Amino acid sequence: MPSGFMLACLLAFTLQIFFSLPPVSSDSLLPMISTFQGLIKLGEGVVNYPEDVAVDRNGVVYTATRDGWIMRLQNNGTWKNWKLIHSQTLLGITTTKEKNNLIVCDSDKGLLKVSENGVTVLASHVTGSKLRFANDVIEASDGSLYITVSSTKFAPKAYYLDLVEGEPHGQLLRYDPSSKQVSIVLEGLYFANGVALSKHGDFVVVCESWKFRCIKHWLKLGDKRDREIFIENLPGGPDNINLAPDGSFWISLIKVFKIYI
Ligand SMILES: [Ca+2]
Ligand SMILES: [Ca+2]
Repeated sequence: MPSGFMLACLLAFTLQIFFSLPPVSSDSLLPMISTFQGLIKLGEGVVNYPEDVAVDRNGVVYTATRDGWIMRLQNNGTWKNWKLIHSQTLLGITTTKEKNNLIVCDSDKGLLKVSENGVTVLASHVTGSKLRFANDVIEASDGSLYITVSSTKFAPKAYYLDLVEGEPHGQLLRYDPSSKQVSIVLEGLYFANGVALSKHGDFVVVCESWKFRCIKHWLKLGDKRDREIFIENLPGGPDNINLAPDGSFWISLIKVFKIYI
Protein backbone atom coordinates (compact mmCIF):
# COMPACT_ATOMS: atom_id res chain seq x y z
CA MET A 1 0.00 0.00 0.00
CA PRO A 2 1.50 3.40 -0.92
CA SER A 3 2.82 5.29 2.08
CA GLY A 4 1.02 8.45 0.89
CA PHE A 5 -2.31 6.65 1.14
CA MET A 6 -1.47 5.44 4.65
CA LEU A 7 -0.58 8.99 5.64
CA ALA A 8 -3.84 10.30 4.19
CA CYS A 9 -5.81 7.64 6.11
CA LEU A 10 -4.03 8.48 9.34
CA LEU A 11 -4.61 12.18 8.81
CA ALA A 12 -8.29 11.58 8.01
CA PHE A 13 -8.75 9.49 11.16
CA THR A 14 -6.96 12.05 13.29
CA LEU A 15 -9.01 14.93 11.90
CA GLN A 16 -12.21 12.95 12.33
CA ILE A 17 -11.42 12.26 15.97
CA PHE A 18 -10.43 15.83 16.68
CA PHE A 19 -13.55 17.22 15.02
CA SER A 20 -15.80 14.64 16.66
CA LEU A 21 -14.58 14.96 20.20
CA PRO A 22 -13.89 17.87 22.49
CA PRO A 23 -10.39 17.86 24.00
CA VAL A 24 -10.05 16.03 27.27
CA SER A 25 -9.05 17.91 30.35
CA SER A 26 -6.07 16.72 32.28
CA ASP A 27 -6.48 14.99 35.62
CA SER A 28 -5.60 18.23 37.37
CA LEU A 29 -8.89 19.71 36.16
CA LEU A 30 -10.95 16.94 37.70
CA PRO A 31 -12.47 18.06 40.98
CA MET A 32 -11.06 16.51 44.11
CA ILE A 33 -14.08 15.21 45.95
CA SER A 34 -13.47 14.39 49.58
CA THR A 35 -16.19 11.72 49.43
CA PHE A 36 -13.83 9.57 47.33
CA GLN A 37 -11.26 9.46 50.12
CA GLY A 38 -13.26 6.95 52.13
CA LEU A 39 -14.28 4.66 49.28
CA ILE A 40 -13.60 0.95 49.49
CA LYS A 41 -13.41 -1.40 46.52
CA LEU A 42 -15.90 -4.24 46.44
CA GLY A 43 -14.92 -7.48 44.71
CA GLU A 44 -11.45 -6.49 43.56
CA GLY A 45 -9.74 -9.64 42.22
CA VAL A 46 -12.96 -11.63 42.65
CA VAL A 47 -15.44 -10.11 40.22
CA ASN A 48 -14.41 -10.42 36.55
CA TYR A 49 -14.91 -7.15 34.65
CA PRO A 50 -18.22 -6.03 36.15
CA GLU A 51 -19.82 -3.40 33.91
CA ASP A 52 -22.60 -2.23 36.19
CA VAL A 53 -24.29 -2.71 39.56
CA ALA A 54 -27.95 -2.80 40.58
CA VAL A 55 -29.62 -2.85 43.98
CA ASP A 56 -32.97 -4.63 44.37
CA ARG A 57 -35.85 -3.57 46.62
CA ASN A 58 -34.40 -5.66 49.46
CA GLY A 59 -31.07 -3.85 49.24
CA VAL A 60 -29.21 -6.75 47.62
CA VAL A 61 -26.39 -5.68 45.27
CA TYR A 62 -25.93 -7.50 41.94
CA THR A 63 -23.43 -7.30 39.15
CA ALA A 64 -22.94 -9.10 35.81
CA THR A 65 -19.45 -10.28 34.94
CA ARG A 66 -17.64 -10.83 31.66
CA ASP A 67 -17.45 -14.58 32.34
CA GLY A 68 -21.24 -14.83 32.40
CA TRP A 69 -22.09 -14.81 36.08
CA ILE A 70 -24.70 -12.76 37.83
CA MET A 71 -23.07 -12.27 41.21
CA ARG A 72 -24.69 -11.24 44.46
CA LEU A 73 -23.06 -9.39 47.34
CA GLN A 74 -23.78 -11.21 50.60
CA ASN A 75 -24.27 -9.69 54.02
CA ASN A 76 -20.80 -10.79 55.12
CA GLY A 77 -19.21 -8.77 52.28
CA THR A 78 -18.33 -11.72 50.07
CA TRP A 79 -19.61 -12.29 46.53
CA LYS A 80 -21.63 -15.32 45.54
CA ASN A 81 -22.08 -16.72 42.02
CA TRP A 82 -25.88 -16.60 41.65
CA LYS A 83 -26.87 -17.39 38.04
CA LEU A 84 -24.70 -18.45 35.11
CA ILE A 85 -25.81 -17.03 31.75
CA HIS A 86 -23.16 -18.63 29.49
CA SER A 87 -22.32 -15.33 27.84
CA GLN A 88 -19.21 -13.23 27.65
CA THR A 89 -21.05 -10.10 26.58
CA LEU A 90 -23.04 -8.99 29.64
CA LEU A 91 -23.16 -5.24 30.20
CA GLY A 92 -25.70 -3.01 32.03
CA ILE A 93 -28.20 -4.32 34.57
CA THR A 94 -31.16 -3.01 36.51
CA THR A 95 -33.90 -4.34 38.77
CA THR A 96 -37.67 -4.13 38.29
CA LYS A 97 -39.75 -2.73 41.12
CA GLU A 98 -42.88 -4.85 40.95
CA LYS A 99 -41.44 -8.33 40.60
CA ASN A 100 -37.90 -7.65 41.76
CA ASN A 101 -36.46 -9.28 38.64
CA LEU A 102 -33.06 -8.46 37.27
CA ILE A 103 -32.84 -7.15 33.70
CA VAL A 104 -29.50 -7.66 31.97
CA CYS A 105 -28.14 -6.31 28.68
CA ASP A 106 -26.40 -8.97 26.66
CA SER A 107 -24.71 -7.20 23.78
CA ASP A 108 -25.09 -10.34 21.67
CA LYS A 109 -28.47 -11.83 22.68
CA GLY A 110 -30.46 -8.69 23.55
CA LEU A 111 -32.36 -8.07 26.77
CA LEU A 112 -32.50 -10.82 29.40
CA LYS A 113 -34.68 -11.30 32.48
CA VAL A 114 -33.06 -13.10 35.39
CA SER A 115 -35.00 -14.37 38.39
CA GLU A 116 -34.83 -17.21 40.88
CA ASN A 117 -36.62 -19.30 38.21
CA GLY A 118 -33.89 -18.83 35.61
CA VAL A 119 -32.98 -16.73 32.59
CA THR A 120 -35.29 -15.78 29.71
CA VAL A 121 -34.75 -13.57 26.66
CA LEU A 122 -37.10 -10.62 27.04
CA ALA A 123 -36.31 -9.00 23.70
CA SER A 124 -34.01 -10.01 20.87
CA HIS A 125 -35.22 -7.83 18.00
CA VAL A 126 -36.11 -4.22 17.33
CA THR A 127 -38.27 -3.31 14.30
CA GLY A 128 -37.29 -6.57 12.59
CA SER A 129 -33.55 -6.31 13.18
CA LYS A 130 -31.45 -8.15 15.72
CA LEU A 131 -31.01 -6.21 18.94
CA ARG A 132 -27.25 -5.96 19.36
CA PHE A 133 -24.88 -4.00 21.54
CA ALA A 134 -27.47 -3.19 24.20
CA ASN A 135 -25.33 -1.39 26.76
CA ASP A 136 -27.57 -0.29 29.63
CA VAL A 137 -31.19 -0.45 30.76
CA ILE A 138 -33.45 1.30 33.27
CA GLU A 139 -37.08 0.77 34.23
CA ALA A 140 -39.48 3.72 34.06
CA SER A 141 -42.36 4.16 36.52
CA ASP A 142 -44.88 2.71 34.01
CA GLY A 143 -42.86 -0.51 33.83
CA SER A 144 -41.39 0.10 30.39
CA LEU A 145 -37.67 -0.41 29.95
CA TYR A 146 -35.39 2.14 28.30
CA ILE A 147 -32.36 0.57 26.65
CA THR A 148 -29.27 2.11 25.09
CA VAL A 149 -27.69 0.61 21.97
CA SER A 150 -24.14 1.87 21.61
CA SER A 151 -23.66 1.14 17.93
CA THR A 152 -25.89 -0.34 15.26
CA LYS A 153 -22.87 -0.61 12.95
CA PHE A 154 -20.00 -2.02 14.98
CA ALA A 155 -19.87 -5.04 17.28
CA PRO A 156 -18.72 -4.64 20.88
CA LYS A 157 -15.31 -6.10 20.06
CA ALA A 158 -14.80 -3.35 17.48
CA TYR A 159 -16.19 -0.49 19.55
CA TYR A 160 -13.04 1.55 18.94
CA LEU A 161 -13.96 1.68 15.23
CA ASP A 162 -17.14 3.49 16.24
CA LEU A 163 -14.95 6.09 17.93
CA VAL A 164 -12.61 6.35 14.94
CA GLU A 165 -15.49 6.73 12.48
CA GLY A 166 -17.06 9.40 14.69
CA GLU A 167 -20.58 8.90 13.37
CA PRO A 168 -23.70 8.60 15.56
CA HIS A 169 -24.75 4.95 15.39
CA GLY A 170 -26.33 4.86 18.87
CA GLN A 171 -29.99 4.54 19.84
CA LEU A 172 -32.35 4.74 22.78
CA LEU A 173 -35.00 2.01 22.70
CA ARG A 174 -38.17 1.32 24.70
CA TYR A 175 -39.47 -2.12 25.65
CA ASP A 176 -43.23 -2.13 26.19
CA PRO A 177 -44.14 -4.79 28.78
CA SER A 178 -47.75 -4.96 27.50
CA SER A 179 -46.99 -5.61 23.83
CA LYS A 180 -43.55 -7.12 24.55
CA GLN A 181 -42.26 -5.09 21.59
CA VAL A 182 -39.21 -2.86 21.33
CA SER A 183 -39.42 0.50 19.58
CA ILE A 184 -36.84 3.14 18.70
CA VAL A 185 -37.12 6.30 20.80
CA LEU A 186 -34.00 8.18 19.69
CA GLU A 187 -31.46 7.65 16.93
CA GLY A 188 -28.28 9.45 15.96
CA LEU A 189 -26.55 9.15 19.34
CA TYR A 190 -22.77 9.11 19.68
CA PHE A 191 -22.16 5.77 21.41
CA ALA A 192 -25.17 5.68 23.73
CA ASN A 193 -23.92 4.21 26.96
CA GLY A 194 -25.38 4.54 30.48
CA VAL A 195 -29.04 5.45 31.01
CA ALA A 196 -30.70 6.57 34.25
CA LEU A 197 -34.17 7.66 35.31
CA SER A 198 -34.73 11.00 37.08
CA LYS A 199 -35.86 11.14 40.71
CA HIS A 200 -39.43 12.04 39.72
CA GLY A 201 -39.49 9.63 36.79
CA ASP A 202 -40.18 12.35 34.24
CA PHE A 203 -37.03 12.04 32.11
CA VAL A 204 -34.11 9.77 31.38
CA VAL A 205 -30.50 10.84 31.01
CA VAL A 206 -28.47 9.10 28.30
CA CYS A 207 -24.67 9.25 28.13
CA GLU A 208 -23.06 9.79 24.73
CA SER A 209 -19.51 8.62 25.30
CA TRP A 210 -17.88 9.95 22.13
CA LYS A 211 -19.45 13.41 22.55
CA PHE A 212 -18.39 13.80 26.19
CA ARG A 213 -21.94 14.71 27.08
CA CYS A 214 -25.23 13.38 28.43
CA ILE A 215 -28.63 14.25 27.02
CA LYS A 216 -32.03 14.46 28.66
CA HIS A 217 -35.08 12.83 27.10
CA TRP A 218 -38.49 13.74 28.55
CA LEU A 219 -40.73 10.69 28.78
CA LYS A 220 -43.87 12.73 28.16
CA LEU A 221 -42.83 15.03 25.40
CA GLY A 222 -45.71 17.49 25.06
CA ASP A 223 -44.17 20.54 23.44
CA LYS A 224 -40.66 19.64 24.58
CA ARG A 225 -37.87 18.66 22.20
CA ASP A 226 -37.06 14.94 22.10
CA ARG A 227 -33.55 15.61 23.40
CA GLU A 228 -31.84 18.38 25.33
CA ILE A 229 -28.29 18.74 26.55
CA PHE A 230 -28.15 17.64 30.17
CA ILE A 231 -24.41 18.15 30.65
CA GLU A 232 -21.61 18.63 28.11
CA ASN A 233 -17.85 19.20 27.90
CA LEU A 234 -17.23 16.49 30.47
CA PRO A 235 -13.56 15.76 31.23
CA GLY A 236 -13.93 12.24 29.78
CA GLY A 237 -16.37 10.04 27.87
CA PRO A 238 -19.38 9.30 30.11
CA ASP A 239 -20.00 5.58 30.62
CA ASN A 240 -22.42 4.46 33.33
CA ILE A 241 -24.79 6.81 35.11
CA ASN A 242 -26.80 6.25 38.27
CA LEU A 243 -29.32 8.31 40.18
CA ALA A 244 -28.08 9.49 43.59
CA PRO A 245 -30.44 9.66 46.59
CA ASP A 246 -30.57 13.48 46.42
CA GLY A 247 -31.75 13.46 42.79
CA SER A 248 -28.37 14.22 41.25
CA PHE A 249 -26.48 11.68 39.16
CA TRP A 250 -23.22 9.79 39.48
CA ILE A 251 -21.47 9.52 36.11
CA SER A 252 -18.38 7.41 35.45
CA LEU A 253 -15.93 8.72 32.84
CA ILE A 254 -13.60 7.06 30.34
CA LYS A 255 -10.28 8.69 29.54
CA VAL A 256 -10.73 8.31 25.79
CA PHE A 257 -7.68 10.20 24.59
CA LYS A 258 -5.28 8.48 26.93
CA ILE A 259 -6.43 5.10 25.69
CA TYR A 260 -6.59 5.69 21.96
CA ILE A 261 -4.29 8.51 20.96
CA1 LIG B 1 -26.91 1.02 34.63
CA1 LIG C 1 -21.58 1.08 29.95
